[in-house]
Amino acid sequence: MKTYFNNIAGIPEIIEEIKKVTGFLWEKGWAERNAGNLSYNITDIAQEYIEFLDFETPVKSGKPFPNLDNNLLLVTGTGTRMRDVFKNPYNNICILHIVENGTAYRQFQKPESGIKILPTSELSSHLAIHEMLVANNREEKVIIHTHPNNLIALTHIREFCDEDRINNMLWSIQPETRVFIHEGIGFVHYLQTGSDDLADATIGKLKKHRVALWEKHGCLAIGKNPAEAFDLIDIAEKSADIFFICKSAGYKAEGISKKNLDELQQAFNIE
Ligand code: 2HA
Ligand code: ZN
Repeated sequence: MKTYFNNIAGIPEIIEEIKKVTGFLWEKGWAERNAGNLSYNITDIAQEYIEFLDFETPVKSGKPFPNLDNNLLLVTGTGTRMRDVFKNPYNNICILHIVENGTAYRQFQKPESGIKILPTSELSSHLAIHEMLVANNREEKVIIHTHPNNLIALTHIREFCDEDRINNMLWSIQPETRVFIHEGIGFVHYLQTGSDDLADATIGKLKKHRVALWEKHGCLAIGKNPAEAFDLIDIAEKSADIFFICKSAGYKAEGISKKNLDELQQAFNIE
């Protein structure tokens, strides 16, 4: 029995979630040209349908990702614009089935669209992060990479290229950041975009953090769903925004006092 991907129970809702969040990324101004990418591990909801879907011949993935064997991932296409993913998610997203013990992937054929899209240029880092998430039984299924202006601007200031300093500043700007990003963001010093070094450094940070900030480049966050990953970046970006608003007005943000932050920590049971 042939199955159409969109008919799989739960898929239309997932596509809708992706649509909403990619629209936000564009509206926020964090997604110039083809900036950013998104992936979603949909194995839990779609695995039983894999045998009914038509896939192309497998392509080797470079490195092995054994924990991803037989997983199904949605990834944005290379060169695709977030505003286009928002407008037409189905034509801008690749559906990948990881096969051959995690050493290859095969792409779902979408004959009805007639468009061939290749996966994001950051595919190897997305696969490596999903591999780490599955290996550690983590709940996060979604990875979002985007270019939030104020957070990137902070990484052009030497003083803030330091994990403790940038977190203490971001936490001090608004209670939400302290409460919802209680573990802080992971700071990754400048590394070449798309490189294995950047992927490895990011994975190192994601063991303890859900947001990684890449110096002079952008942000990457993980979440149980697209909204959760988006919210984390949005909260951190808001702190950075307020910091710069004070600065532009000629003031230095006073920040919430250490005493008030300690009280917040106790009230919300933050470790
Ligand atoms: O996907 O943002 O870092 C385009 C990028 C690469
Ligand atoms: Zn980027």
